Amino acid sequence: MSHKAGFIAVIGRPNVGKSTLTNELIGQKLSITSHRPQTTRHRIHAIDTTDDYQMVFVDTPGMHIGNTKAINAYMNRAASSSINDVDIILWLVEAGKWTKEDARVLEHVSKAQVPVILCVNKIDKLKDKQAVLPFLAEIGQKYQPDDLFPLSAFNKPDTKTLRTLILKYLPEQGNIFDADYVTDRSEKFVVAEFIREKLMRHLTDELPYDLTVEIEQYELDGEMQRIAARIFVDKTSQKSIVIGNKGEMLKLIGTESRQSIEGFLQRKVFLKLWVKVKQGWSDDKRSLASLGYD
Ligand SMILES: Nc1nc2c(ncn2[C@@H]2O[C@H](COP(=O)(O)OP(=O)(O)OP(=O)(O)O)[C@@H](O)[C@H]2O)c(=O)[nH]1
Ligand SMILES: [Mg+2]
Repeated sequence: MSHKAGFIAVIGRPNVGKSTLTNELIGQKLSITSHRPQTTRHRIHAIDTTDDYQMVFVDTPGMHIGNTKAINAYMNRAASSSINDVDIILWLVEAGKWTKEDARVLEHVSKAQVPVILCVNKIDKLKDKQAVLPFLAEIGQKYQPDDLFPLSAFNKPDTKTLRTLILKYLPEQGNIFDADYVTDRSEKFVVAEFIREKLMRHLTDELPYDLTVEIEQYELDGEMQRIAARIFVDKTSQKSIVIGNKGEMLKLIGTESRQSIEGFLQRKVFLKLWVKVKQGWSDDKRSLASLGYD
Protein backbone atom coordinates (compact mmCIF):
# COMPACT_ATOMS: atom_id res chain seq x y z
CA MET A 1 0.00 0.00 0.00
CA SER A 2 1.24 3.47 -0.77
CA HIS A 3 1.57 5.98 2.03
CA LYS A 4 -1.45 8.07 2.98
CA ALA A 5 -1.82 11.24 5.02
CA GLY A 6 -4.34 13.98 5.63
CA PHE A 7 -6.44 16.16 7.89
CA ILE A 8 -9.67 14.86 9.42
CA ALA A 9 -11.96 17.42 11.07
CA VAL A 10 -13.98 16.10 14.02
CA ILE A 11 -17.09 18.23 14.26
CA GLY A 12 -20.53 18.22 15.84
CA ARG A 13 -22.63 19.87 18.52
CA PRO A 14 -21.30 20.04 22.11
CA ASN A 15 -21.05 16.87 24.22
CA VAL A 16 -21.45 14.26 21.44
CA GLY A 17 -18.01 12.80 22.22
CA LYS A 18 -15.67 14.48 19.70
CA SER A 19 -12.72 14.83 22.06
CA THR A 20 -13.25 11.37 23.55
CA LEU A 21 -13.24 9.85 20.06
CA THR A 22 -10.20 11.91 19.00
CA ASN A 23 -8.22 10.63 21.99
CA GLU A 24 -9.32 7.04 21.33
CA LEU A 25 -8.39 7.29 17.65
CA ILE A 26 -4.84 8.46 18.38
CA GLY A 27 -4.51 6.19 21.44
CA GLN A 28 -3.46 9.03 23.74
CA LYS A 29 -5.16 11.51 26.04
CA LEU A 30 -4.58 14.90 24.48
CA SER A 31 -7.87 16.69 24.16
CA ILE A 32 -9.87 17.40 27.33
CA THR A 33 -13.29 15.84 27.93
CA SER A 34 -16.10 16.21 30.44
CA HIS A 35 -19.77 15.45 30.95
CA ARG A 36 -20.54 19.15 30.32
CA PRO A 37 -21.25 20.68 26.92
CA GLN A 38 -18.76 23.26 25.60
CA THR A 39 -15.71 21.67 27.17
CA THR A 40 -13.42 22.13 24.17
CA ARG A 41 -12.75 25.80 23.41
CA HIS A 42 -9.82 25.64 20.99
CA ARG A 43 -9.11 23.70 17.84
CA ILE A 44 -6.36 21.15 18.44
CA HIS A 45 -4.49 18.76 16.15
CA ALA A 46 -4.10 15.19 17.40
CA ILE A 47 -1.73 13.23 15.19
CA ASP A 48 -1.45 9.47 14.71
CA THR A 49 1.53 8.34 12.63
CA THR A 50 2.33 4.76 11.59
CA ASP A 51 4.57 3.38 8.81
CA ASP A 52 1.57 3.38 6.45
CA TYR A 53 -0.25 6.61 7.25
CA GLN A 54 -0.45 9.87 9.15
CA MET A 55 -3.89 10.93 10.36
CA VAL A 56 -4.12 14.51 11.60
CA PHE A 57 -7.35 14.79 13.55
CA VAL A 58 -8.64 18.31 14.10
CA ASP A 59 -10.73 18.27 17.27
CA THR A 60 -13.02 21.28 17.43
CA PRO A 61 -15.32 23.08 19.90
CA GLY A 62 -18.95 21.95 19.74
CA MET A 63 -21.02 24.15 17.42
CA HIS A 64 -23.72 25.73 19.54
CA ILE A 65 -26.51 28.27 19.53
CA GLY A 66 -28.02 30.50 22.19
CA ASN A 67 -24.89 31.95 23.79
CA THR A 68 -23.75 35.23 22.35
CA LYS A 69 -20.63 36.13 24.31
CA ALA A 70 -17.39 36.82 22.43
CA ILE A 71 -15.99 33.48 23.60
CA ASN A 72 -18.96 31.61 22.07
CA ALA A 73 -18.42 33.37 18.77
CA TYR A 74 -14.73 32.43 18.97
CA MET A 75 -15.61 28.76 19.59
CA ASN A 76 -18.18 28.55 16.81
CA ARG A 77 -15.74 30.18 14.40
CA ALA A 78 -12.97 27.75 15.36
CA ALA A 79 -15.36 24.87 14.63
CA SER A 80 -16.94 26.04 11.38
CA SER A 81 -13.64 27.16 9.84
CA SER A 82 -12.23 23.66 10.43
CA ILE A 83 -14.53 22.29 7.77
CA ASN A 84 -12.41 24.00 5.15
CA ASP A 85 -8.88 22.82 4.41
CA VAL A 86 -9.38 19.23 5.56
CA ASP A 87 -9.51 15.99 3.56
CA ILE A 88 -12.24 14.23 5.49
CA ILE A 89 -14.98 15.26 7.91
CA LEU A 90 -16.03 13.08 10.84
CA TRP A 91 -19.41 14.44 11.88
CA LEU A 92 -20.56 13.17 15.25
CA VAL A 93 -24.13 12.96 16.48
CA GLU A 94 -25.46 11.13 19.53
CA ALA A 95 -27.58 8.00 18.99
CA GLY A 96 -31.26 8.81 19.48
CA LYS A 97 -30.73 12.54 20.11
CA TRP A 98 -31.18 14.94 17.21
CA THR A 99 -31.28 18.59 18.33
CA LYS A 100 -31.47 22.08 16.81
CA GLU A 101 -27.72 22.31 17.20
CA ASP A 102 -27.27 19.17 15.08
CA ALA A 103 -29.42 20.89 12.45
CA ARG A 104 -27.06 23.89 12.60
CA VAL A 105 -24.06 21.60 12.11
CA LEU A 106 -25.83 20.01 9.15
CA GLU A 107 -26.05 23.45 7.48
CA HIS A 108 -22.25 23.67 7.62
CA VAL A 109 -21.60 20.05 6.67
CA SER A 110 -23.85 20.19 3.63
CA LYS A 111 -21.52 22.83 2.13
CA ALA A 112 -18.47 20.60 2.54
CA GLN A 113 -16.57 19.54 -0.57
CA VAL A 114 -14.87 16.51 1.02
CA PRO A 115 -16.04 13.03 2.10
CA VAL A 116 -18.17 13.02 5.25
CA ILE A 117 -18.34 10.07 7.64
CA LEU A 118 -21.35 10.49 9.91
CA CYS A 119 -20.56 8.83 13.24
CA VAL A 120 -23.56 8.00 15.40
CA ASN A 121 -21.85 7.84 18.80
CA LYS A 122 -22.79 6.49 22.26
CA ILE A 123 -24.72 3.48 20.97
CA ASP A 124 -23.77 1.76 24.25
CA LYS A 125 -26.27 4.06 25.96
CA LEU A 126 -29.19 2.56 24.04
CA LYS A 127 -30.92 -0.16 26.05
CA ASP A 128 -32.04 -1.84 22.87
CA LYS A 129 -29.36 -1.87 20.15
CA GLN A 130 -32.02 -2.18 17.44
CA ALA A 131 -33.28 1.24 18.50
CA VAL A 132 -30.44 2.80 16.51
CA LEU A 133 -32.02 1.66 13.23
CA PRO A 134 -34.97 4.10 13.15
CA PHE A 135 -32.56 6.87 14.21
CA LEU A 136 -30.24 6.02 11.31
CA ALA A 137 -33.25 6.05 8.98
CA GLU A 138 -34.35 9.44 10.36
CA ILE A 139 -30.92 10.96 9.76
CA GLY A 140 -30.76 9.35 6.32
CA GLN A 141 -33.79 11.45 5.37
CA LYS A 142 -31.97 14.64 6.30
CA TYR A 143 -28.55 13.91 4.82
CA GLN A 144 -26.69 11.22 2.88
CA PRO A 145 -23.10 11.01 4.11
CA ASP A 146 -20.38 9.09 2.27
CA ASP A 147 -20.44 6.63 5.17
CA LEU A 148 -22.71 6.19 8.16
CA PHE A 149 -21.03 4.58 11.15
CA PRO A 150 -22.75 3.78 14.48
CA LEU A 151 -20.26 3.30 17.32
CA SER A 152 -19.27 3.75 20.90
CA ALA A 153 -16.10 5.85 21.25
CA PHE A 154 -15.01 3.65 24.17
CA ASN A 155 -15.28 0.42 22.17
CA LYS A 156 -11.85 -0.55 20.77
CA PRO A 157 -13.13 -2.74 17.88
CA ASP A 158 -15.39 0.17 16.83
CA THR A 159 -12.56 2.71 16.74
CA LYS A 160 -10.36 0.20 14.91
CA THR A 161 -13.00 -0.23 12.19
CA LEU A 162 -13.45 3.54 12.00
CA ARG A 163 -9.71 3.98 11.46
CA THR A 164 -9.90 1.57 8.50
CA LEU A 165 -12.83 3.52 7.11
CA ILE A 166 -10.94 6.81 7.43
CA LEU A 167 -7.96 5.25 5.66
CA LYS A 168 -10.19 4.50 2.68
CA TYR A 169 -10.73 8.26 2.12
CA LEU A 170 -7.27 9.49 3.15
CA PRO A 171 -5.27 10.91 0.20
CA GLU A 172 -2.05 9.30 -0.96
CA GLN A 173 0.85 11.48 0.10
CA GLY A 174 3.81 11.60 2.48
CA ASN A 175 3.69 12.71 6.09
CA ILE A 176 2.54 16.28 6.69
CA PHE A 177 4.27 16.57 10.07
CA ASP A 178 7.38 14.91 11.52
CA ALA A 179 6.62 11.34 12.54
CA ASP A 180 7.18 12.09 16.26
CA TYR A 181 4.75 15.04 16.27
CA VAL A 182 1.62 14.46 18.39
CA THR A 183 0.01 17.90 18.30
CA ASP A 184 0.37 21.40 16.88
CA ARG A 185 -0.15 22.83 20.37
CA SER A 186 2.60 23.55 22.89
CA GLU A 187 3.12 21.55 26.07
CA LYS A 188 2.08 24.64 27.99
CA PHE A 189 -1.25 24.76 26.12
CA VAL A 190 -2.02 21.10 26.86
CA VAL A 191 -1.06 21.57 30.53
CA ALA A 192 -3.42 24.55 30.90
CA GLU A 193 -6.18 22.51 29.26
CA PHE A 194 -5.64 19.55 31.61
CA ILE A 195 -6.11 21.92 34.57
CA ARG A 196 -9.25 23.37 32.98
CA GLU A 197 -10.56 19.82 32.49
CA LYS A 198 -10.44 19.18 36.24
CA LEU A 199 -12.22 22.48 36.86
CA MET A 200 -14.90 21.55 34.30
CA ARG A 201 -15.39 18.19 35.98
CA HIS A 202 -15.53 19.34 39.61
CA LEU A 203 -17.23 22.73 39.61
CA THR A 204 -20.97 23.10 39.16
CA ASP A 205 -23.47 25.39 37.45
CA GLU A 206 -22.10 28.24 35.34
CA LEU A 207 -18.75 28.51 37.09
CA PRO A 208 -16.72 26.31 34.67
CA TYR A 209 -17.83 28.57 31.82
CA ASP A 210 -16.67 31.68 33.65
CA LEU A 211 -13.08 30.58 34.11
CA THR A 212 -9.93 30.12 32.12
CA VAL A 213 -6.37 29.02 32.92
CA GLU A 214 -3.08 30.70 32.10
CA ILE A 215 0.37 29.23 32.68
CA GLU A 216 2.64 31.77 34.40
CA GLN A 217 5.73 29.68 35.05
CA TYR A 218 6.95 26.65 33.12
CA GLU A 219 10.49 25.61 33.96
CA LEU A 220 12.50 22.43 34.01
CA ASP A 221 14.32 22.06 37.33
CA GLY A 222 16.50 18.96 36.93
CA GLU A 223 14.04 16.11 36.38
CA MET A 224 11.14 18.15 37.72
CA GLN A 225 8.76 20.37 35.72
CA ARG A 226 7.85 23.43 37.78
CA ILE A 227 4.50 24.89 36.77
CA ALA A 228 2.58 27.84 38.17
CA ALA A 229 -0.86 28.45 36.72
CA ARG A 230 -3.42 31.15 37.32
CA ILE A 231 -7.14 30.41 37.20
CA PHE A 232 -9.10 33.49 36.10
CA VAL A 233 -12.70 33.74 37.28
CA ASP A 234 -15.31 36.36 36.44
CA LYS A 235 -16.52 37.38 39.91
CA THR A 236 -15.10 37.70 43.44
CA SER A 237 -17.74 35.27 44.78
CA GLN A 238 -16.46 32.61 42.34
CA LYS A 239 -12.91 32.87 43.68
CA SER A 240 -13.88 31.48 47.08
CA ILE A 241 -15.83 28.61 45.44
CA VAL A 242 -12.80 27.58 43.37
CA ILE A 243 -10.61 27.71 46.48
CA GLY A 244 -13.24 25.87 48.52
CA ASN A 245 -13.67 25.29 52.23
CA LYS A 246 -10.17 25.42 53.80
CA GLY A 247 -8.74 25.30 50.29
CA GLU A 248 -10.01 21.79 49.66
CA MET A 249 -11.38 22.31 46.16
CA LEU A 250 -8.19 23.91 44.88
CA LYS A 251 -6.18 21.13 46.50
CA LEU A 252 -8.27 18.46 44.76
CA ILE A 253 -7.99 20.26 41.40
CA GLY A 254 -4.23 20.59 41.95
CA THR A 255 -3.71 16.92 42.81
CA GLU A 256 -5.75 15.56 39.90
CA SER A 257 -4.22 18.05 37.45
CA ARG A 258 -0.70 17.18 38.54
CA GLN A 259 -1.36 13.46 38.07
CA SER A 260 -2.68 13.86 34.54
CA ILE A 261 0.08 16.34 33.60
CA GLU A 262 2.70 13.88 34.86
CA GLY A 263 1.09 11.20 32.67
CA PHE A 264 1.29 13.49 29.65
CA LEU A 265 4.82 14.84 30.21
CA GLN A 266 6.22 11.57 31.61
CA ARG A 267 8.11 13.51 34.28
CA LYS A 268 7.59 14.69 37.85
CA VAL A 269 5.62 17.88 38.19
CA PHE A 270 5.44 20.53 40.88
CA LEU A 271 2.21 22.46 40.34
CA LYS A 272 1.12 25.68 42.00
CA LEU A 273 -2.34 27.13 41.35
CA TRP A 274 -3.63 30.65 41.98
CA VAL A 275 -7.07 32.14 41.52
CA LYS A 276 -7.58 35.69 40.25
CA VAL A 277 -10.68 37.71 39.38
CA LYS A 278 -10.74 39.21 35.88
CA GLN A 279 -14.22 40.56 35.40
CA GLY A 280 -15.87 40.20 32.00
CA TRP A 281 -12.91 38.38 30.41
CA SER A 282 -15.11 36.01 28.37
CA ASP A 283 -17.02 38.78 26.61
CA ASP A 284 -14.14 41.13 25.94
CA LYS A 285 -12.14 40.63 22.75
CA ARG A 286 -8.94 42.15 24.16
CA SER A 287 -9.03 40.02 27.31
CA LEU A 288 -9.79 36.96 25.20
CA ALA A 289 -6.86 37.63 22.90
CA SER A 290 -4.51 38.15 25.85
CA LEU A 291 -5.67 34.84 27.30
CA GLY A 292 -4.95 32.93 24.07
CA TYR A 293 -8.36 33.08 22.42
CA ASP A 294 -7.35 34.60 19.09
N1 LIG B 1 -21.71 6.30 27.16
C1 LIG B 1 -20.88 6.94 26.35
N2 LIG B 1 -20.39 8.14 26.71
C2 LIG B 1 -19.55 8.78 25.86
C3 LIG B 1 -19.16 8.21 24.61
N3 LIG B 1 -18.33 9.08 24.01
C4 LIG B 1 -18.21 10.14 24.84
N4 LIG B 1 -18.93 9.96 25.95
C5 LIG B 1 -19.08 10.88 27.09
O1 LIG B 1 -19.74 12.05 26.65
C6 LIG B 1 -19.28 13.20 27.37
C7 LIG B 1 -18.81 14.26 26.40
O2 LIG B 1 -17.64 13.81 25.77
P1 LIG B 1 -16.62 14.83 25.08
O3 LIG B 1 -15.64 14.00 24.34
O4 LIG B 1 -16.10 15.82 26.06
O5 LIG B 1 -17.62 15.55 24.05
P2 LIG B 1 -17.30 16.70 22.99
O6 LIG B 1 -18.13 16.44 21.79
O7 LIG B 1 -15.84 16.83 22.78
O8 LIG B 1 -17.88 17.97 23.75
P3 LIG B 1 -17.49 19.55 23.57
O9 LIG B 1 -16.00 19.66 23.66
O10 LIG B 1 -18.17 20.19 24.71
O11 LIG B 1 -18.03 19.97 22.25
C8 LIG B 1 -18.20 12.69 28.31
O12 LIG B 1 -18.76 12.48 29.58
C9 LIG B 1 -17.77 11.37 27.68
O13 LIG B 1 -17.26 10.45 28.61
C10 LIG B 1 -19.69 6.93 24.26
O14 LIG B 1 -19.44 6.34 23.20
N5 LIG B 1 -20.55 6.35 25.17
MG1 LIG C 1 -14.56 18.38 23.08
